[in-house]
Amino acid sequence: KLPEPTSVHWHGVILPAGMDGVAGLTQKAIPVGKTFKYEFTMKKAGTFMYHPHFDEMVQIALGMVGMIVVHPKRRDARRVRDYSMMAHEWMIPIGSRRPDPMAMSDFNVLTFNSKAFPSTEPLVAELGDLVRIRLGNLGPMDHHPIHLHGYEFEVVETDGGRVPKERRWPETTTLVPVGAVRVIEFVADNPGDWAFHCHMTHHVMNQMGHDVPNLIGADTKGLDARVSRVVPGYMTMGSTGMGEMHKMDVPDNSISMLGGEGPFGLVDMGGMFTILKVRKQLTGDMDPGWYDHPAGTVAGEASAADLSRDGIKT
Ligand SMILES: [Cu+2]
Repeated sequence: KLPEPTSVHWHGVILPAGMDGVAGLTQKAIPVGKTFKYEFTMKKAGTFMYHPHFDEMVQIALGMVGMIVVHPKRRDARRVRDYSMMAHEWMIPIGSRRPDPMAMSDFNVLTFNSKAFPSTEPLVAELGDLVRIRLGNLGPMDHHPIHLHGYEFEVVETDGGRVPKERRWPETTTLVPVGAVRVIEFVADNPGDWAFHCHMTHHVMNQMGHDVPNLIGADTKGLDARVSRVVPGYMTMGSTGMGEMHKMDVPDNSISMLGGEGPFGLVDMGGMFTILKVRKQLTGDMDPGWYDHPAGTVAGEASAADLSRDGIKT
């Protein structure tokens, strides 16, 4: 159905050179309307990816990528929550439906498995489960430092194979470069709702223009009324920060720049953000809802007694 030639490269898979899928180098490009056959043996278990190697710039920008998981014949001895997540970035002009493949740096929709928060699926686990998250990045241009709250984890595997135990180290953030797989593992031993997200601040935002003048700290009183005379409905943004921008109206087929509702108000992030939900007991793989915190374990306003005890004057 594609209106131009393509090919499929099997990223990380060791195979005969003629099956490697690089148009012009190892095969003819697959012409429009034709079907090509790839045949090779998956010789080892692991996490791999696939993408075109013809007009990569356009075809990858439009999302022609995926992950391949080869499981070992021997099953895991314990229960494993095994998740696969592909990071991607898109330039989708506000109100439009088609990503712009010309974008090189100004991506405005950042996704896990093609969903931006709050549409991303939560990851669930029961206490004692081994959690395995296979992170792949075949986005066009950006590497993503993926950060997990509440846990330390180890990178146990890349698309090149297993990392030997003695060469792993504890992490809370792992960089997933373009064209790479990082598989992380940890034991779910800390109950709660834990943020799991890219740590690039613009990658946890949804569609916004980035060429906005910096108004933080500026006195913008009266500006709206004056500009409204020439631009009806004008609204000055950002003089105290950007945390309130989720209230802005957005055109059809666009999403709010920020966030979704959480149990304590707005979660003011979007994009590459999801939630790891660890519970003592789950019913199936369903979203268990919000975490029920034990009494006295949630941050709240300090009392006058707390402040005076610590010598803080307000
Ligand atoms: Cu990122």
